[in-house]
Amino acid sequence: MTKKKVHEHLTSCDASRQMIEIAAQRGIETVFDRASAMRPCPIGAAGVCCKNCAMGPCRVVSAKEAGEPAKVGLCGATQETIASRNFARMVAAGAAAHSDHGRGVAEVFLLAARGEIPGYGIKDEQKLLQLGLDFGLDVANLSVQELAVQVGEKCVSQFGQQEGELVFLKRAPLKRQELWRKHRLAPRGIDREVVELMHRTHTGVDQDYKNITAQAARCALSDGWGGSLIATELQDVMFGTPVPVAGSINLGVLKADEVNVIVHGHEPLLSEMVVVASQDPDLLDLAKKNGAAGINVAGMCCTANEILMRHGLPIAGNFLQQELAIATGAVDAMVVDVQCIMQAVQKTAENFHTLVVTTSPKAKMQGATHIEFDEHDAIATAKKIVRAAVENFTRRDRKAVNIPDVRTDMVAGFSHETINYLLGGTFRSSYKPLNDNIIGGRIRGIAGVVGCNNARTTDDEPHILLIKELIKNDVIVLTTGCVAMACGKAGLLTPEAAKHCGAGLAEICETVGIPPVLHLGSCVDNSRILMAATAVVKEGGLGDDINELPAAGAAPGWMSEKAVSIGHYFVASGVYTVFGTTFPTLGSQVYTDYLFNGLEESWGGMWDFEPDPLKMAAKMIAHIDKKRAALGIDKARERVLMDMAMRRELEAT
Ligand code: SF4
Ligand code: MSK
Repeated sequence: MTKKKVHEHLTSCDASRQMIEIAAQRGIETVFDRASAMRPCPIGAAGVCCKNCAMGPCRVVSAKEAGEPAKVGLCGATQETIASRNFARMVAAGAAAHSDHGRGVAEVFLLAARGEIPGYGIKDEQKLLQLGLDFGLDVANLSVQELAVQVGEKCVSQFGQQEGELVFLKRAPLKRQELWRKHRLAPRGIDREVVELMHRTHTGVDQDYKNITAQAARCALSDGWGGSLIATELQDVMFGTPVPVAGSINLGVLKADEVNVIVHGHEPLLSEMVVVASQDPDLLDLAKKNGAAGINVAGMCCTANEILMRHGLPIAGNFLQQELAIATGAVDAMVVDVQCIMQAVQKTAENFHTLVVTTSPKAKMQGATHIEFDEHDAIATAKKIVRAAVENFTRRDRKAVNIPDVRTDMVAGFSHETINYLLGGTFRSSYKPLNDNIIGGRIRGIAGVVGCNNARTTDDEPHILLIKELIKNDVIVLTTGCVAMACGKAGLLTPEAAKHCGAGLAEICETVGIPPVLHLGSCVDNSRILMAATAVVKEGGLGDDINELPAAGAAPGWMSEKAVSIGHYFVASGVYTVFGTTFPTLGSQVYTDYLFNGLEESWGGMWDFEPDPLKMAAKMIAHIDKKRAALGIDKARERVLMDMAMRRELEAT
């Protein structure tokens, strides 16, 4: 068996395969080794282990096969109550993570607007103005700075708001807003919904799985239409709204002759400053003195998406590549902030000279070097970190360096505003051409494919199989997070990927010059997908609410609690959402049925689970076709297909 074959079941990424082999030769353990050594607990994975009080943990496995009555916990909690509480707590944790990110951005934004911190400014005044209008501010009579201060204060207040509704709910289609109000799903304040969900899932509180699921939706919506949206919008105002930018991805972006600094995590507040610091003439001189040809900043996980979209900087890899990047022996510093950072990176780094630098007071790691990010003097912090990396370069063992020669070109940075311009043109920017092409059938529908990598499946593979099948069937794909990076590695983020598309979508991509898979950013930027879906509804012709669109969502390789929050806010926004790999409620038939079949009637959106990516694509396409039929536009697509067939016939003669 060749080495490629040995690792084929672990990953479909060439660079990762090479590094897994090298790590194995050096006796360095990775997530892939740990995944084969430790199986997941089947009871916990199915969501029916409760440890919410000290009478448990209670494992309420189905006893149907043995003919026994279904077990309950010591307190009498049923399978469905326990499964819903566990599910809801995942939503609470995920929403908290995104929203705390949003809060951090809002606080820095406010300090910057007040002129209290150097280094940050306003790059997108247009978006600031829009935010001012959202909050009902007197934009005509405020200076940019005054407006920024008031917008910053309003955004910060959304977290602690106790009554009323989050302001950005008003951006949703009117029908959706009414539905949220009718079902009491409209979030009052971001923190409040997280706290209430944690309270209601405490032992002995909410025992009704439907009621718990509704509060989980209110909490998740406070993420998608609250915390995440605030993060995205304010980052755009401060650092610029992304426009399409060329970049490259994979471990081959690391440079043998330069200082390599990997920025890993989620918040661009520090990484933006690291980028600035890496261009500092003194630090570049020091790098040269130390024998390096330059300073190479590369990203990992969602920080990578942020710096690629705004600076065109390269991406070293996605979630499951973090240890592998260090195993190249070429990383002088891995700078981390929050979320998706494996504790194992420090142990891997101890095999090399690599400095792991933690920067957030919320996220420290034993053995790592802590250089706390001080937003009052962000540039100074960033310079200190880059200096440490440059100094560490001299400790690099050149003989231990193994950088796989694998990198792929990609295009990223499709904010929903950019999609507007690209499809509609600068002077008549609108979603009309997109809507017309959906109505006319060239584009069958829209899919949002997002989320993580999971070591329980072949790394990157389900994402690529799913997305290729979707675009082959004329479904345009919007992507974020680690799926976006997997697409980049597989060459799906270039206009040339049109060759994988069905005739209708290929024609659009070739005419407009866009890839069939649009990279919209990081995890918090799933809010951009909500905005794009809303813009399509508002453009007209495709129904009055998000659930009427020929659209579907998926997270084929999800792993984080944030993904559950994202999935639930998509469902509560009306989207059919399919998860792969595993689903956290399968131990309760009653609860799973409710999520998969019971929600659609009231919310218009629902969950589903399908581990096979091709079957997942088939389910999403079937849902899209169902929506096309309901809109009465299914015939248009049949005509397009007939046209294509006739065209081929003509070409053959
Ligand atoms: Fe068991 Fe009930 Fe305690 Fe959960 S809350 S651990 S089901 S007794
Ligand atoms: S980084 S949450 S592994 S997408 Fe946003 Fe990737 Fe998932 Fe983290």
